[in-house]
Amino acid sequence: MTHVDVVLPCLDEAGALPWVLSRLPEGYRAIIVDNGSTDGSGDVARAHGALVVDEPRRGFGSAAHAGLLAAEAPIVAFCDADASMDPADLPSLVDRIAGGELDLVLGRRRAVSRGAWPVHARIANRALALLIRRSTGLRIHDLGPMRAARRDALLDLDLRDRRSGYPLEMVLRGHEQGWRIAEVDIPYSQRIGRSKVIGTVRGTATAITDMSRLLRG
Ligand SMILES: Nc1nc2c(ncn2[C@@H]2O[C@H](COP(=O)(O)OP(=O)(O)O)[C@@H](O)[C@H]2O)c(=O)[nH]1
Ligand SMILES: [Mg+2]
Repeated sequence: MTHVDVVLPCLDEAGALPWVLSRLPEGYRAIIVDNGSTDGSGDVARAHGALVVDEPRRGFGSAAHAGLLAAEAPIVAFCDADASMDPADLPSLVDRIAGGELDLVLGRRRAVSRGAWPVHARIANRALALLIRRSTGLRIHDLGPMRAARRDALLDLDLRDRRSGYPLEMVLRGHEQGWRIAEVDIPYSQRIGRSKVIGTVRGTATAITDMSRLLRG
């Protein structure tokens, strides 16, 4: 029986998917949201038993939200599809939701190697976490993309961002709703394949634009 649906936004991650999909714990179902991949990611995902949702509208938020809408389990988790994070670590987040202790759990990334997290990304993320702390009082260190929450609560947030602001909007709106939000540490490794966000100038610029808009309120 599926207890948890795991949404994995996917843009050309065929090289990473076999490992990622082999790492799901029992009772966790993978929902690969194929965001217009041209490298056969969808077929690889299907061959490894994942449910594949096609979302042609580009953008991280577009993919993440399509996965949330397709999910059916009471708890939904999010994870990147690039093998930088291990789905086997998801229970340490999910169990805090299932136990009723928290409403949103974020995986705080802890780099396991020098190459895992480029220094500019680390600094940008730390600055962002400080801004979030200042505007909300939430004691978080990382806007980590691995997370877990209850499906109905996530849908009630009525998130609107469809690009890089989606993970931030989730935290800000959840906080406004009085959600109990906390982090747990997760290992962060060098991804398989090429980065679409933090490894590119365009991706980084989009992330800064989208997140600044949300933080201005
Ligand atoms: N940037 C971006 N990422 C997407 C999109 N659709 C799916 N993704 C996935 O979102 C995840 C995070 O992207 P990634 O390139 O690893 O970003 P980074 O970790 O910041 O370098 C990966 O699993 C991507 O394949 C999209 O339209 N834009
Ligand atoms: Mg990544």
